[in-house]
Amino acid sequence: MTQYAELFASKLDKISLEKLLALKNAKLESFLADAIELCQPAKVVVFDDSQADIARIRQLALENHEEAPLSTPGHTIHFDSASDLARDPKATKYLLPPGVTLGKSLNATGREEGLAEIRGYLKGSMKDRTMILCFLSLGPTESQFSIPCAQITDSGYVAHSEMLLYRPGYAQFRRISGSGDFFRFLHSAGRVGPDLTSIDHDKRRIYIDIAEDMVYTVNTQYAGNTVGLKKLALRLAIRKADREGWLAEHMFLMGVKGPNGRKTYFSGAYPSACGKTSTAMVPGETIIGDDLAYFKIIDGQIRAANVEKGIFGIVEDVNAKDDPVIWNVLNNPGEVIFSNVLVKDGKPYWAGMGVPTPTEGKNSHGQWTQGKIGPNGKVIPISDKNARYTISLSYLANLDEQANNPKGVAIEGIFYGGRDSDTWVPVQESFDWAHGIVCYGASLESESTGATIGATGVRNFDVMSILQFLAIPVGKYVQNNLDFGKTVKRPRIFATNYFLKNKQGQYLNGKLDKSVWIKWAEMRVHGDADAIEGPTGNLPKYEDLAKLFKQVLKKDYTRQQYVEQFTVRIPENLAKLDRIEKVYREITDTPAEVFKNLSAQRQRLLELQKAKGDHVSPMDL
Ligand code: SPV
Ligand code: MN
Repeated sequence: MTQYAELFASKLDKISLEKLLALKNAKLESFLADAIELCQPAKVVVFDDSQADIARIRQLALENHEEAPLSTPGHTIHFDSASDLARDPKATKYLLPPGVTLGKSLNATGREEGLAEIRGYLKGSMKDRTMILCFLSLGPTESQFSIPCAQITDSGYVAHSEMLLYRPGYAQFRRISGSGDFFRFLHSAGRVGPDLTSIDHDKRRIYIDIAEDMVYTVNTQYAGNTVGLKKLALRLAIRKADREGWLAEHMFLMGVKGPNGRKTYFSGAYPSACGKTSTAMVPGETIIGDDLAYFKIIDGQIRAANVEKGIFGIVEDVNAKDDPVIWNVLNNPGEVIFSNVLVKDGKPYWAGMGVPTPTEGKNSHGQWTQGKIGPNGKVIPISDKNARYTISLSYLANLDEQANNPKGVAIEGIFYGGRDSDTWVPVQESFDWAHGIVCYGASLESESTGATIGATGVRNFDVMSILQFLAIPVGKYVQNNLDFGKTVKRPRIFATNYFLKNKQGQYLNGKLDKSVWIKWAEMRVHGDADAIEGPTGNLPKYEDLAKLFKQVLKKDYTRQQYVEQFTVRIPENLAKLDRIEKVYREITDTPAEVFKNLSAQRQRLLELQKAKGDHVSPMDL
């Protein structure tokens, strides 16, 4: 019997009540009771892992008119409000218990004050609505990676997205038999307008209660703010990993094929718009995940698992030529949620899809015609820049066979990919673990691409592409990476830059050249390729790349191309070191090893500059 018997009986039907009580979890019951009293839903439905319940969630998103069917069977469209199309870092805050600090760069507020504010906004937010309670797992189920999660939401779209993106978790709640060690998420769309999108944008809040492993979200529908298990859970997981000695990362996982049937697993961190998903989906290789990975030491190896089982991917520029695998999924029957694309006659359209698109239809700005001006005075594009598709990985032809291995896969190489037009070479390998963590991962930058910004762009620092999600001080996070796997064989570390340009501002690489860099890294891991020692890392030899270009892309690769791409640009690298050192000097808990590695890199660059000038060809190293 539960102490909340009366309350539950007034809101849950018999089946939902049975599902809840079967879990015998006092903390879960009090989470639900508190949410009911706070949000005052008309009724509560509890979902388990059964196919019937998954189908009911799908149905609920349609009945709530949060999704509408498209003409291809299984496809639906979801619109967010035009003011709610992306994550909102300003409205996302950590709730700090007295005496806890996270460093200046993390957005935080006092716990008591923050709770009072957000609970105020959640008060009565679900009147006349159905409250959904569903259970999911971060990481593969029945594994050392799994973290059980309970999501409460008034959005069928949020629950539906989670069913596609995460493994089911009800059975896991049975197994943990009453334990309180799980993450909790409470979301309400808040007040909605006639088109059923959230309207109180000034009251949009995403508050992370680190003391309670719980996240509150209100007055927003965009999945990055509302799908608890995505970037909200990442923050809780980073703290849990810090406590328990493992790593929670914003990384893809992929398998790269080598000679004689060999396969080598890599992870990769790339700030957004730096080629993360397209690397994980490179033709010919296999994908495990495109966004989130947990790393643990298992059986004496560094092993990683995909936190998710689906993709919430950017749809812009997905076309038949560049992304044949995804294109196929998006153009065939099967479960796909499109968000914030253009819909016309039951079909979805987006910018860069490589086929003729209509000049009118419906998008997140309502009825749209080509040339329509938005509230910011600019022309509204056919689809939002952050328009997305949500699919299950199981649809992908290139899904790796180890994708659901409860022990994850042994990681042998890590990529850190930045975006700069003039500094990093397309690929290089670090001298050792600390050099790679500090000079590549902890030095990641992404150059902004906005048309108004000018030729060189503004470079934004983004440590391991995780800065926005860090829930522990930056220095501590870098130290944890430096310390991780001290006693076991560590992966090799590589840096990539797909965006290098020549003086005339032309890209020096084709879109698919990354396939070659990846193959070279795979060979380095196994000692199958030599390298040239440069001041910023080990560089590929021309002969190895020429062979790989021929093999992988059937392209001739000239010495001239090689020299242009792999010339070490010393002033640009020194300027980057200045920027990065400045960032770390302002962080109060920067590990000494960071400064040590940065200054050794500076020393190497200065010595080479003295001997051979500003720009040094790899042939002269
Ligand atoms: C990202 O922006 O890094 C994403 C999408 O993966 S979101 O869910 O918004 O975080
Ligand atoms: Mn991401």
